[in-house]
Amino acid sequence: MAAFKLIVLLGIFCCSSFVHGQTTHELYERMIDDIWSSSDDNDDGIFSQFELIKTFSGYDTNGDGTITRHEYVNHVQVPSEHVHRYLHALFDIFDVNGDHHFNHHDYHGLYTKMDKDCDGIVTKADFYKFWHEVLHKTSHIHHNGLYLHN
Ligand SMILES: [Ca+2]
Ligand SMILES: [Ca+2]
Ligand SMILES: [Ca+2]
Repeated sequence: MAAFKLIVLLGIFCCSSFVHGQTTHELYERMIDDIWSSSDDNDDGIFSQFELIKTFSGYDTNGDGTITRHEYVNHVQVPSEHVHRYLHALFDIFDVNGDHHFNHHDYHGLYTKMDKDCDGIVTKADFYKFWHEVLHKTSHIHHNGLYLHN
């Protein structure tokens, strides 16, 4: 009975933040579902290094093999200042060596960051864990998903 009460209390605590009737966790989960479906290109439940490179290549506007901060942030017409700031924060995470260029020097570092259980493969579970951390870390920018929700 005591354990049940504790779960209820934790449940209430976790669900205290809502965006359009969803908990923050549910909202993040849905956002990550979208990212996952566009990232696991061959639908095998693994996000490979090849898929990572492929995902990012779309941002390389001038096709020189490097994605600059400018290319990344300006790839899409951003609807708001919050999204703009969020994209900068994402770029900071992706640009592992911090030289403001995302390229082959960063692929391995980023892949290692995403491989949460350090077994050399980014599974769906690793991917979700990584993105939940990213969204939590940047929550002050997108206000728990409020400004990213459409
Ligand atoms: Ca895959
Ligand atoms: Ca480029
Ligand atoms: Ca792994």
